[in-house]
Amino acid sequence: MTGILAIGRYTDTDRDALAAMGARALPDPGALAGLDEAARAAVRGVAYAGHAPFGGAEMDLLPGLRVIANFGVGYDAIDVAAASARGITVTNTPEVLNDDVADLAVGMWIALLRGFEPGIAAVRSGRWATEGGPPLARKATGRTVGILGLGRIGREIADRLSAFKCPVHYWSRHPKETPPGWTAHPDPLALARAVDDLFVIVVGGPDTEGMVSAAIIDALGPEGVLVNVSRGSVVDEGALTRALAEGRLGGAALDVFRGEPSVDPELARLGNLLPLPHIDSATVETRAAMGALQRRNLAAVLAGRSPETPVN
Ligand code: 8YV
Repeated sequence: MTGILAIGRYTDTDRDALAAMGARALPDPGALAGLDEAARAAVRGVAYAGHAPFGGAEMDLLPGLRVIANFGVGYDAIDVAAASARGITVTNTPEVLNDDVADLAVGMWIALLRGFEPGIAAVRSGRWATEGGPPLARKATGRTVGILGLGRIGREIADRLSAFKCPVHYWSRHPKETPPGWTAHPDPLALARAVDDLFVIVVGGPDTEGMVSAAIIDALGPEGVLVNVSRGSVVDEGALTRALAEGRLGGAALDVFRGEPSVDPELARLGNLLPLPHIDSATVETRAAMGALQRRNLAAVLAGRSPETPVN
């Protein structure tokens, strides 16, 4: 009987590496109830990759569980308080994905402002030859940008935008050391009022639920752009859809959605939306580093050592 469950979707490489540790694969936490009692009692570690809730009820199905090693920096799917109350260590995979997420955020912002999508469509459809190129786009360099959440990834985004000569403004839960000239704001709405474009990179979960409100979206206005690479739950998606449809917000570049992988069709079809399917860390290099860190954390706790990147 295995002491490790690999729950969620993994690449072949990660699945094989977890299997070599003796892990049994399960598609999602819902499948736990299908295991017999002896199999559940034998489980000591869970390698978790997914966004479905993993809470106290799931933990109680695994009475011998000692560690949940999350594949990803964001662990909002896991009820950490419930884990702590049961003596279960939770780990995540910070740092190794910072560059990829920041690259994607800035890449989406440029792609939206410069009209990559209509430009590509004009070439592929042949309309470039028959109708000419798409309408003029907007210049990215020098726009005033706001970072909502100046943590590790937020800082990487801000550093990249500085190289694009963008004045950087930010809001953060904790005071931050920043280069001279960056402007801190007391709250997210004050930040939105001060900038052209807002990059959302706060953690997910109850504390940030709906933080990007209708008022914040309206503050960005018809020339503004919202970029979200954190969690769909942070944005009032209904307000966003209405603002985009009515032209009250210039555009949105979203890698994350509330009901992902399902996306509200009303939102998905809008021409001023640049949507991607949560690929912020989805490169061969970064996913390999995330998988390796996840397995090191798992193995450390199961061997009675401290994990590299604990959450609780
Ligand atoms: C993950 C993410 O790679 O790390 C996170 O928090 O959102 C992604 O980059 C993805 O969720 C893997 O499941």
